Amino acid sequence: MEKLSPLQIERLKYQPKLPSSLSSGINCLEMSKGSATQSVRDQEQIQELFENTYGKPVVTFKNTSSSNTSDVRNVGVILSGGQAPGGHNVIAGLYDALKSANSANKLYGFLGGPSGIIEGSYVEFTDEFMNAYRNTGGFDIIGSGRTKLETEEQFKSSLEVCKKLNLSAVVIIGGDDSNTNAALLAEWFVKNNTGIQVIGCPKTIDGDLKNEQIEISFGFDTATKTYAELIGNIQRDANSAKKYWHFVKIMGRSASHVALEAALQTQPNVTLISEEVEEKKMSLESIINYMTDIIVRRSEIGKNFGIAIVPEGLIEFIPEMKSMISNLNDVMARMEKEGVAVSFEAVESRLDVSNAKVYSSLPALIKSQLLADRDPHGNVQVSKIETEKLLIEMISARLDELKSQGNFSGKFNAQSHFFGYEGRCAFPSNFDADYCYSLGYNAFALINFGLTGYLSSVRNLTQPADQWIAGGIPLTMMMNMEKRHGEMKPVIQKALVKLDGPVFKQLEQNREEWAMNDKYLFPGAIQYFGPSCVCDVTTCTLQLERAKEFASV
Ligand code: FBP
Repeated sequence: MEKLSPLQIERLKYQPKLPSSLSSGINCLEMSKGSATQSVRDQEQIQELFENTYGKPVVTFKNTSSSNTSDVRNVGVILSGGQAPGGHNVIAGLYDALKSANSANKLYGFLGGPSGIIEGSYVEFTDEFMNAYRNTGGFDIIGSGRTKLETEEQFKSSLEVCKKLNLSAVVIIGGDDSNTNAALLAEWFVKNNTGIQVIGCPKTIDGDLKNEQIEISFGFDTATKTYAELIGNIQRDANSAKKYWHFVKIMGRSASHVALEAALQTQPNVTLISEEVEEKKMSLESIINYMTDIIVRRSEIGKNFGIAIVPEGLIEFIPEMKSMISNLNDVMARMEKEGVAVSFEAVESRLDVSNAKVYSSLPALIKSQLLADRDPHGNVQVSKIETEKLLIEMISARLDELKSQGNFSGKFNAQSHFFGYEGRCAFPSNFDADYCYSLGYNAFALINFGLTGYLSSVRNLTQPADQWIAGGIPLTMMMNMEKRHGEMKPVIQKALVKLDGPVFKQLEQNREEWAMNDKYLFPGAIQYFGPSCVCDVTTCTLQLERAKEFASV
């Protein structure tokens, strides 16, 4: 038998909690429907593109005493995009709901992400297979991938595979891009009278797939707690040795929710928030000046150390960089079509004059990282751009200048870190274990009621799990038109950090104090067993956002 760690053994025994509406069983549910919905923007275009699935109502479940029987249903599940803690529990919830509805039901897992459904690569879940993965991190149960599902050929091959397995539904567990795929597939299946339903589940550590109905995507809770543990440890080290400035880049491709949450949990000296940089139109130079000022002021009181948090997506929010990257994306898409080899010179000669100037001013390392392959959705792979090193290099140069003018006499020794992959496959926290299991269980409830083009929604998350509200939100409700690969496409709108929201305000009100007077917090490792006030608390983000919502009711 495979050797397991003591924690693995104990976590396999954990029984995740369900909202009380779902806990009486999948066949004892009643569904209520709200009124028709609209997309967040570009309503006419989205309605035209999703004529069969647009405008559906938000739905909610409650339990009833009458028990229904359900038809035999086979379901396929896909893990899509970057790993997020809790994915295995979504599948466990889906599996348990499906089997409890009718033991003849079957669950198939498509291997390696969306490509699995196109290529017909799958595995059938059994009790033994499923049980080995309960409450564990990672997506290794069936693997994940970033293939975009969007072409007629891909839809046709997917249909053939679904017919072969006699599937009545497909569940796509993914972020904004993957759920855009889910919406496109749902529409295509209805348009072609296939009778196959598609349901999404909100996954991403980035925390940017959220709105009124989706309070948070799963994985954010565990990943941010993991990063906060590491930052806390580094703060202790910095405060002990008092000789290094630590620059920590934190994952989150676009929005800065992860960096902001990690900062609230640890209270570092400097935290950059990309959305603020964009709103205040801060140039790279002004960011350098802002950080240098804090470093100089701290050194004047004898503190040649500190911690700075840098969000992964920062570079795309600095106005001159944003314009250059957008131009660069178009140029690279054109060069790919024309079969032209990518090089600094070839790119620079095709960029607009001002963008070429910005590009050529960057260190060679960053220039080449900006030319790395785009992901299948056309995004720059910001995790590969070492912004933290760029900042260190530029701040060092600025401090040398100040030194030569007699305006800085301190020391600046910097260490760079990137925390990203470390947090994506951690054992899910109790919150994520329960939330994910509920999302999966609820996804099957949506299937059982015949819905398609919906995202599994579990709300009221700062309350105990039995008070959570289960239901579904139409995917088209979250969509708008955006430019991808040089063309306008329907996509789910990303939720960025709101600068007038309570979470950012918390940072804004405290950051000067945290910059100079070290108020470090040390969250320590995620705890799975012990007092509820340690093990079951969720993130500052969710608590602050929900508290505001309660206050406005
Ligand atoms: P998803 O949006 O698919 O959940 O992925 C998010 C993320 O973890 C980002 O934070 C990061 O930029 C990216 O994935 C890294 O992707 P990859 O795993 O392909 O390197």
